[in-house]
Amino acid sequence: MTTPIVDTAVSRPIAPADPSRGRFRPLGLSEVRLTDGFWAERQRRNAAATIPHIRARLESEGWLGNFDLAAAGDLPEGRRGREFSDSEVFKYLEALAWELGREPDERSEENFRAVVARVAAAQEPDGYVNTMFGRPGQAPRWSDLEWGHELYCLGHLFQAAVARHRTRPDADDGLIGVARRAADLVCRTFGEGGIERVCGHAEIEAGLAELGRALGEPGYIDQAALFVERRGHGTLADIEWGRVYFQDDVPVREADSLRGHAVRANYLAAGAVDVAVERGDADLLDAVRRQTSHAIARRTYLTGGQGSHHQDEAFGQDWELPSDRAYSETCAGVSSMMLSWRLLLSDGSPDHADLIERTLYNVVATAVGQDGTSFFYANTLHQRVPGEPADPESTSPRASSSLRAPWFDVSCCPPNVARTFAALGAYLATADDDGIQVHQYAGSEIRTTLRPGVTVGVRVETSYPDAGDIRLVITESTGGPWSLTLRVPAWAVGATISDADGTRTAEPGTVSVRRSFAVGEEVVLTLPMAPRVTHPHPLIDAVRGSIAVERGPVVYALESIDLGADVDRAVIVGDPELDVRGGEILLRVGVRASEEASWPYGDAVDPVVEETRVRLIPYREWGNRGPSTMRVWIPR
Ligand code: FUB
Ligand code: ZN
Repeated sequence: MTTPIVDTAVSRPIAPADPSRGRFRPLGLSEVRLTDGFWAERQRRNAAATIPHIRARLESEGWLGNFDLAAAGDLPEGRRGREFSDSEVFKYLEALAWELGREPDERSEENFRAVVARVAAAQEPDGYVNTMFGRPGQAPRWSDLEWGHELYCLGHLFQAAVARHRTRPDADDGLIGVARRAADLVCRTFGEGGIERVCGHAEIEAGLAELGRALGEPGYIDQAALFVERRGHGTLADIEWGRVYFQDDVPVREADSLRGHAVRANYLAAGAVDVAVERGDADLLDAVRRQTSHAIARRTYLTGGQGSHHQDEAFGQDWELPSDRAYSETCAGVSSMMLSWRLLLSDGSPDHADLIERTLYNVVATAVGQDGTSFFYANTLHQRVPGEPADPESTSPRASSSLRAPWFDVSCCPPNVARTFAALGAYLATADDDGIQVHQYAGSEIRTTLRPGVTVGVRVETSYPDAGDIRLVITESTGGPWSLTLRVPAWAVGATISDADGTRTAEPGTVSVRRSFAVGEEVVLTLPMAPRVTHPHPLIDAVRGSIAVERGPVVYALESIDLGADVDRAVIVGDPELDVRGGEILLRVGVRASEEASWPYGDAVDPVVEETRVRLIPYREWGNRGPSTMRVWIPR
């Protein structure tokens, strides 16, 4: 059974973020349903394979069992997993809650309740819930804010509770109560006059703010604001990578760029947007916008990936974007989407949706294998050495192989992707009093009430990104004129829009049609989908003189399996030439002879090359055909 598309005249959106003000309001899972095509297929795979796989691994790794040990009073003996393993259980609950909201299912519902019961049994009478700290034989509560992740884990608990509250407000499973008691404890412990410090990993900020919105508890938003304001004042100890690692080097209002650990930076910025929006704090919002724009302009990979340091999983300096050391953690992609979405809701700029699209197709979709049960943790743009297939039963170090792995010692990424896919419908479209705005194109149905008496519905028919036609069929339109606004991506120069008035050019940005639509009326947006050659900014040293190929929002890659040689031998001779044959993109490349040299520097060498036309594949598909080398940027 599928959740019906309901009348939302009075209800709040069933969505991960529901700000009380902003340029647009999100349309949630009861208003937008993915029906077919690329993302619907990914969502089905997520439900059928990824979420059950995560559940099985949480059990076999003992990360769920930690809660049972806690409830039985048996900890710390036998506790398994890293200090933040509780958070993966909470992200799993969040994923399952969204999934149950999208597609109710009795067995999954039982599963959900069973896991909640195990978590609830581990909660202490005063609300504390964490399996790593606080019991005899464990470090005291809140004694290791730099690395302990207690507040980070609670942030994920709160997001799971919000997902459940919004999808099943009548559920009596107890999760909301667990979250409420834990949030009250956080406010008592870290409020004014309490421990005036922050968590080494931001996340509590966005979690508390959303729980406050969902439950109507302004105190939780106030506490989130305290955490945001406290950061940057050096309340955490200095560490080998400096306080910048956890953004405790400069106050949020004063920083110039997202920096330090990429996931931490994005979660913090997302929480800061939530706080700024709820309090009408334009200065804070501007500060986050400034930092985000800077990081996008100078510290983000072509794929939308962020983080170019392996050792501290951090942003590099401006222009420091080496392909072969791209960390581009999957969670950094997810958290960047969360930030972009909040900014989009606040200011309506289509640029945020452009980045979300780029990141979705090229980081989040890349992270999950075709089986739905193997994952990339890091998303390199250049693989020099073919990897080793992971044993399906194994647990891999986080970024060790070029092949996707079923699980990691640090397995933050798989459940992060799962919760994103399960809630994906809530990232497609928004509304205001005047109409709806479609930001991402996917086979879907949208229906909402704009204002009393004005209910509108649209069916989106498309095979995008394979093809560039997006047909929007009006399925409901009562109460007079309204606007249908469509995003035209920045790359889509030459896009057109067609409706009853004819065809006209649609400039990058947004295009709107406003009228009293008739049911059955169609609007067609046509995006140009010819492949294009992309050049890097000249200051990105690592790829200077190289080119990449994109088609629509999709970044392409050269894989050794198609070249029949190691990709490091590929070079573009003369001007890049692309052909499209039978839907495949072919690039003319030269393949260098393998040149032996005892010293690799000296006079310029004219490479001996043999020219060939080679198929490029969507970057997200690489690594699906066994061990290979791969590169996105190809030198000229
Ligand atoms: O520290 C928790 C998570 O583990 C981070 O978000 C990831 O980057 C990984 O280090
Ligand atoms: Zn991760």
